Amino acid sequence: MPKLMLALDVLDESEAIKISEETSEYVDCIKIGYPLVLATDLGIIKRIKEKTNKEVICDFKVADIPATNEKIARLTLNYADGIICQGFVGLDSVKAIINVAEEYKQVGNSKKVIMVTEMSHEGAKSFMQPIANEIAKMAGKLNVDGIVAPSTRPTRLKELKEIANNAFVISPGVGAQGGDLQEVLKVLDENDYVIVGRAIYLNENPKESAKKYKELL
Ligand code: 3DU
Repeated sequence: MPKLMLALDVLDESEAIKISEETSEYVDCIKIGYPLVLATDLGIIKRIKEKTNKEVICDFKVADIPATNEKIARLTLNYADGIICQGFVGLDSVKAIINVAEEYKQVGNSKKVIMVTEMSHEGAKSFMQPIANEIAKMAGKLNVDGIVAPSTRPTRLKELKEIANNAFVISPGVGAQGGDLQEVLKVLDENDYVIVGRAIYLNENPKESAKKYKELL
């Protein structure tokens, strides 16, 4: 049974807090990205953690040179339990983030580095899909904690999970993007996460929707 990760892409702090509190009974982890952080500030991560007691992963899809990735990781992991980066930028850029996470681990503070392999939208087929297996191989080589792989393409999800076999998978695409949860459940296991955003936070009753997804999982 995979876990449920809420993608909290709302643009208002009080709404974010309300939804995360309402759904926290059913949600295992909260993912926050540019929409909410840019609409508020980086401290929102801490405030949501305090209200919900959940792990918060920052989805910044960091994709820069090593020196810049390092700065972004340092600022983000000061608050978040994990950070999402892009793999296509190459080994050194991802390693820079892993090094920052290692520093935290050395002082007893576990931080997760999660790397995107292939994205879930249609456009990802053009440039990302052809190189995604290589990116997933790099995930194994670098020993990242997790990878992001698409629920919109269960066959690809399976392939990428198998290639990056030490990493857990977090998978977006179920709900608003139309991914087939039953197919996804054939692939993911108890270490993995199904990411659901709009199908929960845009629902007129986010708590009920989160409950429904948790039960389906
Ligand atoms: O489609 P939803 O509303 O359930 O949200 C999916 C979330 O996952 C959203 O935060 C989006 O930015 C993120 N994401 C993808 O949708 C696809 C990816 O390949 C990686 C992250």
